[in-house]
Parts: sequence; structure tokens; C-alpha cells
Amino acid sequence: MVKVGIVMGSTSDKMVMDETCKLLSEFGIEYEVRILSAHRTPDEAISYARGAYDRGLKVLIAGAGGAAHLAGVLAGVTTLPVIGVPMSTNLMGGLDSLLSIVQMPAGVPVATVAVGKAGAKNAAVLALTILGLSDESYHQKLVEYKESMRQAVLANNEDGAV
Ligand code: RP5
Repeated sequence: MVKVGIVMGSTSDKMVMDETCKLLSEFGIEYEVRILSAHRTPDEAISYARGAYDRGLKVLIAGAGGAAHLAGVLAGVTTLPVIGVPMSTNLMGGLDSLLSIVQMPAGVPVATVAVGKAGAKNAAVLALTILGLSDESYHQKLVEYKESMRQAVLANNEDGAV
């Protein structure tokens, strides 16, 4: 059953948001992807977010860049947690995207992750964390993921590795 809805403002966001998809697949989390824009297809973006809870989705992830209003618009019409992924842009490396997503008014949070691919990966990890609160199998995946990161870092200190 699909648990996570990934929405991106443009196909130009796809290369970055593929990182979210890859990691969700690794975690065994079913997801769906939509290209919907807060500016170019506002009605469809809002309608998608409005129906997401009733369709059984648990988390929405929105990737957008520039005047990145997508995550905020989705958050305005859903009770699901919304994670925002800012795209890198030519303006100060994506600071425009980051501020557009993170600076939400009180009462309408968007869980904003880092700009670019690191953020796209963290959106998947955060989705796993949220799902893990009510499903032990996802929690176990998170425990294993963290342990594998720990092992990978420590391996750098083995004889001859550095
Ligand atoms: C945003 O505008 C999209 O999320 C994308 O990051 C940015 C540029 O979109 P394109 O002009 O490349 O379609 O809405």
C-alpha cells in the first residue's frame, strides 16, 4: 500500500528527487510520484493534497525550487506531515528555495530538509522515522540504516583505510 506521496514542481526537479525514491525503495516503503506545481497547476496540487489522507497516505514530500511554494500549499490543505525539499538554484545555491519552504507561518509547519540531494535523501529517512513510530518493521529499518552508517564511518579508521 502506498504510504508516501512525492510531489515535485517540475520535471527539472526529478534528478534530485530520484534520491528520495531510491532510498524509499531501499527501505521497502511504497510511494507514488506526481509532477504538480503550486503556480502552474495550483488546483491539481491542492486537490492531490486534499485527497491524500483519505487515500491512506501517511507522509507527503514536496520538492521545489526558486519561489518554492509547493510544500506550503500542500501543508495548508492536509493534516498529513509535509516534508519540503529545497532545490539548488543559481541564486546563492538555493537559498531562495530554502527560505520559501522553511519560513512558514505559525500553525502550518513544513519539515524542511537540506538543499539538494542531501535533503532529498533526508526526506526519505524522515519519512521512515515517521512511519517507524507506528510500525515496528519500519523502526527496525531505521535502526539498521543508522547502524550501517555508523559502520561505514568507523571503517574509515581501520588500518590503512585513511
Ligand atoms: C519550481 O520552479 C520547480 O519546482 C522547479 O524547481 C523550478 C523551475 O521549474 P522549471 O522552469 O525548470 O520547470 O516550480
